[in-house]
Amino acid sequence: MKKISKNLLKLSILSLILVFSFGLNLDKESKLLASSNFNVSEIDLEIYDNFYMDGLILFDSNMNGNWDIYAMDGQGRNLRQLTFSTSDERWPSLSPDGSHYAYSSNQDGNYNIVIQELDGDYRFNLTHNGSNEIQPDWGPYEQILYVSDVNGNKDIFLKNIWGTPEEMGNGQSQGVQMTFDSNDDTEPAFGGEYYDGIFAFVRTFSNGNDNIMAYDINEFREWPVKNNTQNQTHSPEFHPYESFVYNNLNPDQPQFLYIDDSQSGISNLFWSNIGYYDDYGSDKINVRLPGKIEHVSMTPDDECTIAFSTQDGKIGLLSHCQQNNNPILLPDGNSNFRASKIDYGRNINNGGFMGGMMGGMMDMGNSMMGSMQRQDEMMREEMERQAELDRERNEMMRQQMEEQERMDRERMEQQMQLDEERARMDRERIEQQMEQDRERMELERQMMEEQDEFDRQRMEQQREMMGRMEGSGGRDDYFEPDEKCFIQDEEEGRGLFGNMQIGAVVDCEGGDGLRERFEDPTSLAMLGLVVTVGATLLQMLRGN
Ligand SMILES: [Ca+2]
Ligand SMILES: [Ca+2]
Ligand SMILES: [Ca+2]
Repeated sequence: MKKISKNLLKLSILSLILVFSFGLNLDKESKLLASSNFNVSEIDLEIYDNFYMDGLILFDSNMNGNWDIYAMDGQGRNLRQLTFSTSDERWPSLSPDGSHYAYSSNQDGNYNIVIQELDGDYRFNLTHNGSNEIQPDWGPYEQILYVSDVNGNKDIFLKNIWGTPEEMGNGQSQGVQMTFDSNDDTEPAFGGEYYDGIFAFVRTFSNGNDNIMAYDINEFREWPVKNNTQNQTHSPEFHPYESFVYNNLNPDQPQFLYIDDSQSGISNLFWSNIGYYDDYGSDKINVRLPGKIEHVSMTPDDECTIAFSTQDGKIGLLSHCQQNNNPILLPDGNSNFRASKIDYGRNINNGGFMGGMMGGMMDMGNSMMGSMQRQDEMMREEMERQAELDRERNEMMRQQMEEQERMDRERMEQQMQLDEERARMDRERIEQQMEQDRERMELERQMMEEQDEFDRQRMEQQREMMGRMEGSGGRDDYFEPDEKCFIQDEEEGRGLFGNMQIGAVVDCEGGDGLRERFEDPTSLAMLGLVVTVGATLLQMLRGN
C-alpha cells in the first residue's frame, strides 16, 4: 500500500507536469489530455515489473481531427504517427514478423484494405471494391481476414496478401467469402500459428447483442461459442502460444480472450476455448479494468501481457499471469490517445524517432513502471560506461607504451648513429694518421735515399778524386784483405821500387805488391807525402 500511494504521488506530480507542458506546447496533445475524463485515483494503478513489454503497439486515433494510425513501443515510449492523410485510416493489424501492417482507409470514398511497410514507403491496396472493406486481421501465413459490406450486410472475407494482382500492380482479385449470415459479422481474429484454420468473429444479432462465433476454414463451418451466447461479448483475441491453457479450460483447443460488457459501467475479461466438440468453457480474468474496454490484443513477444484500449480512448496493459493484479495505463493515467482499435505485435525496431517534450514526458511516466527493469537497465548502462572507461584507459596505456617504445627506439637509433659517426671519424682519423705516417716514412725514406745517394756520390767523388790523384793506389780501402794473389812471372814482379820474387804474395787487384812495398821505408815515406798532399787537396775542395 505504501508503494502504491508513493506511486500515486509521483503520478500526480507527473500529471501536473504533463498537463502544463502539453498545454504550453502542442494543441493536439492538449486536446488529447483535455478529453481525459478518467480519474486516476479511481483505479488502483500499480507499478508492476514482471512484464517484458517489448512488443509494438499500433492503434488508430482521431487525435489529429481525422483517423490515422499511430505506433508506440510496449512501454509507452516512442509514440509516432504512421499515416497522415486527411481521410480516415483505421483498424491497424501488424504482420506476424512486425515488418508490415494492414489497415483500412476511406481515401477513395469508401473503405479499402491497405498493406503498408512499417518503416518504409511500400504499400498497395489489397481491395478495390466500391463497398467498405474494414477491420483486417493479418494471419500467420500471409492471409488476411477482413469485413466487407459488399453484399449489403457485413461478412467475413479471406484473401492472400502477397503475389496477388493487387501486389503486382496489374489488376484486382476478390477475397473468398467466409460468412453468409444476414446479420453483421465483424472483428475477425485468426487462431494463430498453430490454429491457422480457425478464426473467431463477432455476430451482431437484430436485438443488438454481440456474440462471439468460431469458424473452421477447412470445413467452411461456423458455430457460436455458447458460453457467451446472448451476452454483450466482443473483441476476440487468441493467445499467441499453442501451449497456453488457462485454469481448467480444455487444453486441446485454441483459447481466446474476449470482452464481456454485460455488466454496466465496467468490462470483464474472459478466457474461453472455442468449443470445437461442443465442450465449452470460459474463465474470468481476475482484474479490475478501468471502465469499459474497446479492444484487447496480445503479442508473441510477451505471453503474459494484454494490451487494451478503453472505450474513452486510453491505452493500458495488464498481466493475466498474476491473479488480482491491477492494470496500468500508458504512459500514465492521464494520457488519452483517443484510440479505438489496438494491436499488440512484434517490435522489430526498438527505439524510435519521437523525441522532445512528448518523448521526455513518456519517459518520465514510464520511469514509474517496471522500476526493477529500469534499475537493471541503469546497472547495465553503468557497467557499459565502466567498461568503456576501462577500454579508454587501456587504450591510453597502450598508446603511452607505444610512445615510450618509439622514443626508446629513436634514442637507440640516434645512439647507434652517433656511435657509427664516432667510429667513422675514428677510422678516418686513423687512416689520416696512417696516411701521414706513410707520407712521413716515405719522406724519411726519400731523405735517407737522398742521404745515401749523397753519401754514395760523395764517396764516389772521393774515390774518383783519389783515383785521379793516385791512379789505382787510391783504391786501397776497397781491396779484399783476405784474398791472396801471387807473383807469377818476372813481368808481374817488376815494381816501382824494385822487382819482386816470383811466388811472393801480393794484393790481387793491386797486382803491385803494395804491402811488401809499404814495408819498405822509402815507399812509406813516399806514401805519406802523397796522402798529406791528397788530404790537403780534398780539404780545399770541400772547403766551402
Ligand atoms: Ca487520416
Ligand atoms: Ca472498398
Ligand atoms: Ca453477414
